Amino acid sequence: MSVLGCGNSNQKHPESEATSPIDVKLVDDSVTPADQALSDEQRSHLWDVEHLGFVIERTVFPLLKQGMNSGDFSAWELATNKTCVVVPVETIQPISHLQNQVSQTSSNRPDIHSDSIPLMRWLEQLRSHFDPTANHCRSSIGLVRLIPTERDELAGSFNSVWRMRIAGTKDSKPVELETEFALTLSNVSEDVGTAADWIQGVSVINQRVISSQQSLFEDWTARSGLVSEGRRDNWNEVAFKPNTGGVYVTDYDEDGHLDVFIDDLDDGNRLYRGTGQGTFVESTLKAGIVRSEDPPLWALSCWADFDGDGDDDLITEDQLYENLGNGTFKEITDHTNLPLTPAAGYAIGDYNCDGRIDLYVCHTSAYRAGQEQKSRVKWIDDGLGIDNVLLRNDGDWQFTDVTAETKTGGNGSSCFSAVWINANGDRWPDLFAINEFGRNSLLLNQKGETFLESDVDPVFGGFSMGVSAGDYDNDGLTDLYVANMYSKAGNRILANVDTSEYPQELFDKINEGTKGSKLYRNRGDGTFETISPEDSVAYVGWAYGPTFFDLNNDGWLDIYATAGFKSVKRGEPDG
Ligand SMILES: [Ca+2]
Ligand SMILES: [Ca+2]
Ligand SMILES: [Ca+2]
Ligand SMILES: [Ca+2]
Repeated sequence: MSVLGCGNSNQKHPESEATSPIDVKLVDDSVTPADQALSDEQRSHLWDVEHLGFVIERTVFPLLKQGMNSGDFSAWELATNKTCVVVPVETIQPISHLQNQVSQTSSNRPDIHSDSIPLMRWLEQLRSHFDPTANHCRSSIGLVRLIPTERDELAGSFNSVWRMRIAGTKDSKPVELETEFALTLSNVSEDVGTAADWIQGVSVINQRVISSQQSLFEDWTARSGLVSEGRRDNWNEVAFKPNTGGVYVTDYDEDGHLDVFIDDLDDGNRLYRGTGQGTFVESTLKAGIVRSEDPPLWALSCWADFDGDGDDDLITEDQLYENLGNGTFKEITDHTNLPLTPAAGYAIGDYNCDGRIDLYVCHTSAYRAGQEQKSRVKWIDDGLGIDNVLLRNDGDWQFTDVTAETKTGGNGSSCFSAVWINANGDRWPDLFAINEFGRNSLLLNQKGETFLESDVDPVFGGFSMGVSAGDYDNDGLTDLYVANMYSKAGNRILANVDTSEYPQELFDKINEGTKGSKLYRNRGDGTFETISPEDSVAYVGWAYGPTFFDLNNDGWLDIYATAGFKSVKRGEPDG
C-alpha cells in the first residue's frame, strides 16, 4: 500500500492540537502584525468599553433572562427611567446603519412617538407570546453594540444594541421570538445590575415571531439504532481535536433506503444499513469494512462511484473500498495510486466530462511529511501555503494529480470545504473552494483543461469555513451559502474603532470578517450577487458545515446551519 505522508505506520495518535497527524515543517513567513496594530490609546479605549459590555452581560442579562422565564419583570423597574418608552419597529433604521454612527439611535426621540409604550409593558408583550408557566422560555441575549455617545467620556451616556432570542411554547405549540433593539443608556457603571434609572429609551430595530402547529422534527436518536456512545467527545478529553469525524449518507446496497457511514477518531468506522423504517442496522463487518483496533490517524471519508459501475465506492481515511454491488465491499487500497493523505474535505465531480468521477481534495495543513506550512498567518488575506489538489480519474483506480496544469490549487489557502457547481451555464463543472483566512476561490472551468480564478465577493468574503450549493430561489441557477465567522464581540469592538486608523479598503475587510455567513445568488454568467447580510442567514456564530435542504418539502430549499468551536462550558455556546 502506498500512502504518501502517513509516515511510520506505528505512529501513535498525536495528543496535540495539531490539525495534521504528520510531521510538518513550519516556516515563519515574517508576518509583521505591528504594521496593523492600533495605538496603545486606541487599544486601551476598546478594552475599557468592552469591560463595561462584560459587566452588562454578566449582571444585567441574567436578570432579563430570569424575567423572560418567570414573566416577572419587577427587577427592571429600578433600572428603567420613568420617562423610558419603547418605540415600535416601524420607525427605526436597520442595524447596518448604526455601524460607527453613534447618533443614529438617539436621534429617534422615543418619548415623542405616539405608538410608544413603557418598557415594562413591552417586555410583558414579548413574554405574552409564550405560555405563562415559569421556565417555559429559553432565551439568549447578546450585546451587539455598546458605543459611548462622546467617544472619550466613558462615564457618560451610551448607545447600545441588544439582540434577544426566545424559544418556548404557546398552547403547547412551538414559538420562537427574535428581536433586536437599541437602548439609550444614561451611564454604564460597575454596579449597573442594581443601579437605578440608567435605561432611558428603547427603539426596536426588528422583531419577528415564528410559530408552528408542531415541531418539524422529533428526536429519534434513541430509536434509530445509530449509536453515539464511544465517539470522540472533546468535552471529556484533555486534548482538543478540531475534526473528530463525519457522517456520510448514500444507498450503498441500492435497496432504495439511505444508509449511513460514520467515521470517528475514537470509535473508528461504522456502516449502518437503512431499513426504510427510520431505523438502522449496523453492517460494518458484514459489508467487509474493517474496524481497526487502533483509532484512525485522521477522520475523513467520501462516497463516490469511482469505477463508474453505478454503485458508490468508499474512501475512508487511508483506505479505499470497491463496492461489489452485492452489499459488500473489497478493500483495494493496494490497487490504487490514490494519494490517501490527511485532508479536510473532498468534493467529487467529473471536471473533464469524460464520464469518470474526479476528486478534489481540500487541505488545511501540510499532508506530507516534511511539507512546509506557515507557522502563523496574517489575520486577513492569507493562507497556510498548502494547495488543494485535483486528482483526475484515469480509470482502473488510477489517478493523476492535475492541480498545476488545471490551476486549481487555491493559492495556498486553508480550505475545509469545496463544492462543484455550474456557475456560468456552460456544461463544464466549476469549483468553489473556501479559504479560512483569505479570499475564497471560484474556479471557472475552461473546457476541462484549465480553470480561471474568480471570486464571488466584492470585498473579501469573511473567514469562511463551510459551503453549500443549491438553487434557493428556484430560478434554475445554483447559488452558494458560505459559512463564515460571526462575532458579536468583533462587531462591538469594530464599532468603537476609529476608522481613520486603517485604510478604508483594509477596514472594510476587517469589518467583513465579523459579519457572519453569506448568501450569494448566481447571476448565471459566472458572477454572483451578495444577498443582504441583514438577513438572518448571517448570524449563525462560528459557522461550519452548512447545507441547503428542503426541510418541509415545500419545494423551496431551507438552510441547516451549524455552529460551534470551543465554548467555555458545554451548553453555553460562545459567539
Ligand atoms: Ca440502502
Ligand atoms: Ca462503484
Ligand atoms: Ca473525469
Ligand atoms: Ca438560484
